[in-house]
Amino acid sequence: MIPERIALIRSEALARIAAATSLETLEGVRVDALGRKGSLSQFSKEFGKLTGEERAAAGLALNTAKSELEAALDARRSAFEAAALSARLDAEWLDLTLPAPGPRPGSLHPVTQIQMEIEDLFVSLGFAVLEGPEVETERNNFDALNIPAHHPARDMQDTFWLEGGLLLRTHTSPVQVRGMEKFGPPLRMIAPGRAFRNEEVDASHEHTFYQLEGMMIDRDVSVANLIYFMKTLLGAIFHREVTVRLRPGYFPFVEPGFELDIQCLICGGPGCPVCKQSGWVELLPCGLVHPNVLRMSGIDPEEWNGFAFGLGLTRLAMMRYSIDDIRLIQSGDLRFLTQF
Ligand code: 2NL
Repeated sequence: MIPERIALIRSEALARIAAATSLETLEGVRVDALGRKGSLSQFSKEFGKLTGEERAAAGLALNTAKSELEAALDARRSAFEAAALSARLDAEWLDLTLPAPGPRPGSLHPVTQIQMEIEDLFVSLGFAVLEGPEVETERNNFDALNIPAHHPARDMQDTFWLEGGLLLRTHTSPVQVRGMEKFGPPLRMIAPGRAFRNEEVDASHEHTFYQLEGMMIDRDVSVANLIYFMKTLLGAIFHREVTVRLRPGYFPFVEPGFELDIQCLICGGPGCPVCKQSGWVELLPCGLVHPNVLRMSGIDPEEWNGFAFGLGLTRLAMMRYSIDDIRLIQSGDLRFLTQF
C-alpha cells in the first residue's frame, strides 16, 4: 500500500535529518527524498493505476510527508546557519577600545635630504649656514653683485618684480651680501634656500628652485683652494672621488669665473647618453669673488679675497634620484613624496 511505503520513507528521512551534522548532509537527505529523482517522486507515476479513493488517500499522504520533510529540513538548516554565525561572531571581532594606529611616519623631501647632507659637510669645514629673505631689494639681488643694468636677469621676463622695486630673489647670493656686510672677513658661509625665476614651466623649467651658494673670504685665497673645497663637496655628494675640470665661464660677480664639470659618473669618460657623449657633466659655476663685489659690501679687496660657488639643489636631487620631471619637486604629491 502506497501510504505505508510513504510513511516508511518519511520516518527514515526524518531520522536522517535529526542525525545530520552539516548543511551538506541535509542537502543529501533533501535530494534523496524530495529531489526530482528522489524516493517520493516515484509515487506520482503509480497514481494512474489507483481508484479515486485510493488516489485521494495516497495524494494526501504524499503531500503531508513532503511538507513535513521540508519543514524539518528548514528548521535544521536554520539551526546550522545560526551556529555558523555565532561561531563567526566568536572568531571575528573588533576591540573598539584598542588605541587607533598612529599617523604614518613622514619622510624628508629629497631636496631637503641633499641640503642637510651638504650643510653637515660645510659645518664640519667651519662654514656658517645663513638664511635670508626671499623678497629682496634690487640692490642686494643685482647691484651689490656687480650685475649691470643691461644684464638679462634684470629683465621683466626673467625676474618676478614686486611693487615698490622689491623682487623675488633670483639666486641666494643676496644672503651672501648680507653675510659679508654683517660679519665681515674672514668669512666662511653657505646660503641654502629657494630662488625664483619668471619661467614658462615645463618638465625641465620651474619658477621656484633650490640652490646652495657658498663663499670663503680670507687672505690669499686661490683657485687651488676653490678646487680643493669643490672636490671635497663633490666627494661627499657622490660618495666617491670625482675628477673635475674647470672651463672659463662669465658671471658678473666673480673674476675669474668658471664652469666646473665632473667626469661622467655613468660612463667614467668614454661617453654615454647622460653626458651626451662628451664624458663630462656640467655641475656648478664658481670663481674668485669679484673685487667690486667685495668693495660694495665694505671689504677691502687689497687685503682680502675669496672664492664663491653656486650649486643647484633641485638639479642635484633630480640627478641622484633619476627624477625626470622638475614639476614633481614642488607638487606636494604624496605618491611622489612617499618614495623618499
Ligand atoms: C648659480 C650661481 C654662482 C656665485 C654663484 C656669488 C655670490 C657672491 C659673490 C660671488 Cl655674494 N659669487 N655666488 C658664484 C659663482 C657662481 O652660481 O646660479 N648657481 C646655480
